[in-house]
Amino acid sequence: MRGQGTNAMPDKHDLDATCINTIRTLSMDAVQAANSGHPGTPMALAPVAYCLWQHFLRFDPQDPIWPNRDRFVLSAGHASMLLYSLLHLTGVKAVSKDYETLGEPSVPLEAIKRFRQLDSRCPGHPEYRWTSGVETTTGPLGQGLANSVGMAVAGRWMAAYFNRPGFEDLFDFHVYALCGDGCMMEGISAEAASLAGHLGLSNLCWIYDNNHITIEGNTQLAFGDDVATRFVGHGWNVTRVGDANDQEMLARAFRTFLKTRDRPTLIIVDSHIAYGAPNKQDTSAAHGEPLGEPEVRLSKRTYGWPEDAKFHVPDGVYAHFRDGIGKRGKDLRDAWFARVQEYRAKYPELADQCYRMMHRQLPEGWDKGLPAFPPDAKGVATRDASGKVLNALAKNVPWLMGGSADLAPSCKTRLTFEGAGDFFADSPGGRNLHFGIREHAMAAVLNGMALVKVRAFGSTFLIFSDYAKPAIRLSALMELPVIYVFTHDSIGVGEDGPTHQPIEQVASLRTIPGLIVLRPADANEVAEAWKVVMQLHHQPAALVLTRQALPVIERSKYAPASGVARGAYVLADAPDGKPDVLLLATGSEVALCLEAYERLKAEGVKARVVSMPSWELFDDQPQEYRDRVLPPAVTARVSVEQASTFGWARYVGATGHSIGMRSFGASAPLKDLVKKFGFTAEQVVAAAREQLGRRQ
Ligand SMILES: Cc1ncc(C[n+]2csc(CCOP(=O)(O)OP(=O)(O)O)c2C)c(N)n1
Ligand SMILES: [Mg+2]
Repeated sequence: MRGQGTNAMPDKHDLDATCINTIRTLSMDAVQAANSGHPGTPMALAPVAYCLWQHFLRFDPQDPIWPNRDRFVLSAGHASMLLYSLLHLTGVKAVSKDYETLGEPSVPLEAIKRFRQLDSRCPGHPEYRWTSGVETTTGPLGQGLANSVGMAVAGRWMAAYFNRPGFEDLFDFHVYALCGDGCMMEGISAEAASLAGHLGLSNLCWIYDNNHITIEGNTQLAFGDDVATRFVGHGWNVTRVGDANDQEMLARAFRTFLKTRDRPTLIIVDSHIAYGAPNKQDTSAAHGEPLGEPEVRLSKRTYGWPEDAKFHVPDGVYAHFRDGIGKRGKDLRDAWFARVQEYRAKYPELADQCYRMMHRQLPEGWDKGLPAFPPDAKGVATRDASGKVLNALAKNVPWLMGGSADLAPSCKTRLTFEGAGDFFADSPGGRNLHFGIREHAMAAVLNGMALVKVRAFGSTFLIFSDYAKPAIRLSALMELPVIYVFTHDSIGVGEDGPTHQPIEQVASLRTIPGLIVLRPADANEVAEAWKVVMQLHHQPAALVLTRQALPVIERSKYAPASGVARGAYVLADAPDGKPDVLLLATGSEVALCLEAYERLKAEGVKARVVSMPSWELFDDQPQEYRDRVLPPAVTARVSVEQASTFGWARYVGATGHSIGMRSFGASAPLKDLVKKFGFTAEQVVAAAREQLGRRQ
């Protein structure tokens, strides 16, 4: 490796410099061709990424999903061309959805030429599951950093669980994340850094591109943090590289990281955005728009590049990457798989678990011993039932782990069985995580854990799902089976008042494409809901649970709870199966509808109660089933849900009636709130009668 000072002209004959300049020019050319994108940061960080990938990253481009690979997270997702250039130049292979390595490249040069175009493997920001080698979807600044903490947590846990004497290196991967000023300013990075420091995640390295530039201009506009001091305060090891072009200093910083055994490492790198562009270097103009043809040419001149060449990869560049990261990665990967053969012979059960986990499969008997709840009028809170079911499942599924943002005692998500343990810096085999009061980082950490294939759950009050929403959205976008347990799900929380009473949260979760929202009606629906959730491979789920007790429905009288799997089912019906009015409800309001149903029945009215725990699952059912549950001819319909009525019209129709919340709640005992806001059997009966009257 050769040092290359900021002002020194790169040596054309130096292969390191040529590789670095190839990354730069591919990035510039792609942005120019797309006429949109972010050229400046890839140009500045090419040497940083080059040093890391070529000399340190334990990553095999031929097998980019090798489980013990180091992870590289580009938290500054706008610099996506940096990553695409690396994926292209190192020859990363595409992987199928079934985890099979395909022969073709993940990012062919054609894809780079079609950067940001429809169906290109090079979308505007890196997208997990779309481009092999992209470890996580980034773009919303700060998310990638928090994901990297989750990956490091998962790595620690896997080492504690799977590694054995003589196999200490089965899982020992490192996680690197590259971020900019934006990531540093976002609150989520502070949450994540604080947690990572507390957990002593020495397998985690963040690289901060300290270029003093964001979109509006110099960071002096809005950012005066002493970042180094801040991270020292978080318990990190902090080191500096004064020149992003200095390969020696970069390598030294990475070696310092590898030697540090008790803390995560932050490497602060001073860089010049659009390095080498004579008129745009160090300006915010280079952040998010093409340099323009003349400036591209001038920059190429600075690099000693042929000015007319576009998407030029000089001779020897591919081979140089192949001889560097390619060879190192392949050797490490092959050695690892050879070790796994030995491991499998000695620890067949653990090896089988590891395989299943990596393929998002469940172990045999994953659902044995799940509790069944006897009918009980006084009832059980669905959060309590969930705690019991979760514990039974976690006993059967060793890699099901998670925790809460300081609300485990309320959300009932603590794993209490023998050996469950706590995940601490000095006990990384524990399965109870303590996220602290950091909902946003919690959700993003869960994403990171899920990316490493741990089955991760997190919990808080439903009202605070808003604090985690950006990361929940990314669980869905990345198709990760993260499990969210949200309790205290309505005005049912009572005395805590409107700040703690969710209104619009259920509706807003339902708008996230791919997220399965489940609001079970009683303890047995909870068990069924968890069964559904555990079998999801590519969808996150949100369980929406009550604080207050709900009657355990008499299933010999009404339909079995197994209907939950279909999203909605007929719980109680007209004697002849031909109802005149439909009562639709979720969660705590189902029992209310049963009460109304019994009253209507006594009065000779033919009603049907449909328990509707999950709109998403129901909408996925065949039309025939949906029509059977909600017969189109029956237009007298009432929905009841202690939440915003937003969206219910699609089930009750334009003429139906929705009983729900149209304002914030109030601080009072629940018995007073249900009266004030109209959640009584009388109101449901009255609405049903009104609907029937309208029909006649
Ligand atoms: C959460 C979030 N807010 C805003 C943006 C829009 N955005 C993209 S890049 C950027 C500036 C980032 O500055 P910095 O991280 O310093 O990147 P640099 O320009 O130095 O590459 C902003 C505001 C975003 N992507 N994510
Ligand atoms: Mg910046």
